[in-house]
Amino acid sequence: MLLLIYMKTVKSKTKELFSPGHSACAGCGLALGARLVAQAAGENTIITNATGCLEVTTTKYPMSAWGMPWIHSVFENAAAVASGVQAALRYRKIDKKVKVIAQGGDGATYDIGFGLISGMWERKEDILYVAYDNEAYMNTGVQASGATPYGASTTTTPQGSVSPGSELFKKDMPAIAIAHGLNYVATTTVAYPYDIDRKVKKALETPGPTYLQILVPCVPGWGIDSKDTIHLAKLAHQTGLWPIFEAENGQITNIMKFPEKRPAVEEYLRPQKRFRHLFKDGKWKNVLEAIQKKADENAKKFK
Ligand SMILES: Cc1ncc(C[n+]2csc(CCOP(=O)(O)OP(=O)(O)O)c2C)c(N)n1
Ligand SMILES: [Mg+2]
Repeated sequence: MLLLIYMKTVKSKTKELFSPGHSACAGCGLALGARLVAQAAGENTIITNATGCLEVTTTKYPMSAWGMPWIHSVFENAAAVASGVQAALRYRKIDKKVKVIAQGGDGATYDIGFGLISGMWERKEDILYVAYDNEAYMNTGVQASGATPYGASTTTTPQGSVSPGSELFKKDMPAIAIAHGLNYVATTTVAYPYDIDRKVKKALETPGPTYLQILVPCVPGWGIDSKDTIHLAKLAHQTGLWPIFEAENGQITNIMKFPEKRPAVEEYLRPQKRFRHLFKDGKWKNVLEAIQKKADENAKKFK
């Protein structure tokens, strides 16, 4: 409902920059997130996009869902291409008028494109990097990435008799971004459209490199119903598993409050097929407990 009201207000005021003519799944968190980011950024923005579901589903040759300049090169170099675009804008002295966004999935961000993102941050390029985190390499069939959560079954970390799925917790990308000395780092989920709008605008107004990480549930990759995308994106935060915050100049300056009584992680995990094995018998009780412990630690840290 909130999303519908948001889309109506935004749509009536501005041109649609991400058209419905794409081939993402019904209920795709990624498509929704990208649409909200595009609307918030506005048409004077150039986007460079890593390889992944977002690129594949929005630019089926000869069509494009993008109502703004949009460039895809190869998987790992969205940040390097964005740096080139930024240099060209500087050369033409229009870099204050035109914004640059580099964006990609979690695989492109946490792993394969990481070196180039790190370089872009080191050079203090005036570019917003948006990571759409669906917690695995979805476009190629749900392989685990550095963002895959503990206990999730993927095709490269399959749950079996000796393994509970992924045995690693997510890489802490926001902390890595903060460690690069970024002036603005923020997290959010697609459950909060106004939060995305505000954070994109704030990031683009902040000079230098900025980072926004959005949790975007994936219907086939998580094994969920299309109708549950928003509900689960909300629960990810409410349970404590996905803290929503802003960090400016290395300091946490704003935290979205957790509900007084946080739901147990089970409420978030149970509807997802990738965690189904955790509820079959008591075998992985220790995994469930470790995930709950992680949520409790986050809630304490980001209270
Ligand atoms: C260098 C390189 N490695 C691997 C691939 C194959 N590949 C294409 S899309 C993709 C998955 C992308 O995952 P992610 O970045 O998380 O985006 P998602 O599809 O999940 O949105 C992979 C592995 C590639 N095209 N180039
Ligand atoms: Mg992904």
